[in-house]
Amino acid sequence: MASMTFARNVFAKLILPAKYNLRLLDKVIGLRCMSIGNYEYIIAEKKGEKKNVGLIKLNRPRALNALCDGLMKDLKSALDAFETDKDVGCIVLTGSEKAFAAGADIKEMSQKEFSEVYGGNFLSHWNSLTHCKKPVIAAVNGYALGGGCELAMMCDIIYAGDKAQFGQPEITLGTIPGAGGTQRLCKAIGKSRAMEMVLTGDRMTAQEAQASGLVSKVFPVNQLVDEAVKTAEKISGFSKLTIAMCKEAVNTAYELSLQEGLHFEKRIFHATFATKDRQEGMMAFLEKRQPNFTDS
Ligand code: CO8
Repeated sequence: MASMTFARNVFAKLILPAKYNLRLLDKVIGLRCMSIGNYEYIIAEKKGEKKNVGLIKLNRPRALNALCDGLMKDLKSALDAFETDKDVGCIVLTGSEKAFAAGADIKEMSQKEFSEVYGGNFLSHWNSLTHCKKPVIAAVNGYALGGGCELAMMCDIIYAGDKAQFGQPEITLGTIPGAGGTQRLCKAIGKSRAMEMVLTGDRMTAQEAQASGLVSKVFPVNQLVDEAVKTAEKISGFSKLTIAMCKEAVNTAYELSLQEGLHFEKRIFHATFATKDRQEGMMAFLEKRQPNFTDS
């Protein structure tokens, strides 16, 4: 699949002039038959034994997956498709072995002026990932810089390949992080380390990222995506209703005071007693059998 995609991209870059031709080419070689949707900058597939994991691979290799407008639109569209797919319980977001994403597209941004970015609320739609009710695991190999690091931090779990590098180099470009790099990073690794990264543009290795709590697990580069899919399969095996409640409750820890958060958690906990899956889960335990969740 990867070699086929590579061949398709090389052929398209060298010979084909337009996007619709690229799509025609995909039809001819049948690539789209294996993937979900028709995208230019990403590949979206269903993975896992039960095809209950949505895998999105950022696929703009010549620009190290720099996050251009088209890529972000493709990403949103694939997320929406997986969000409404009843079989999918969890999503994995990854890039290539060299780059998860090297940041927002600097070429696209370079000529913009204040009135345009402020007036048009530039890149405000970038946080669509944070509205996804299903858990998203970032599987980060290679560079996760600027908007790439911010995109990973919008996910719910971050796994890293052992050569991954995280950084917020915006200061070297005369700008600052604009999609969570000053906020989520602070919460993830503490003020001193976040401040140091944002003010120096220095990068953090996968091992440092794990030690600081940004990343939960580190794997060899070539095992990373499989490991992320395995975790996603495990999550997808639970009730999708309970998964969504769980994610919502954990995320409120970022938004509310402890007292408000505990109250919210208790209410969601109570709400699980209105579901068939809570009853099924507890009965299955008592009857010493596997639960059969129906997402209801
Ligand atoms: N944007 C556009 N193109 C890029 C980017 C990028 N961020 N990063 C790499 N590329 C392109 C290069 O221009 C090059 O293209 P070409 O071959 O046409 O010249 C190609 O990718 C390969 O890059 P390099 O030759 O530089 O590869 P190296 O292996 O030598 O270096 C690096 C890899 C270290 C990753 C290097 O490319 C680099 O430093 N990239 C820029 C990293 C960066 O500064 N990222 C931050 C961007 S700003 C940002 O993300 C702000 C987000 C704000 C969000 C706001 C939301 C509201």
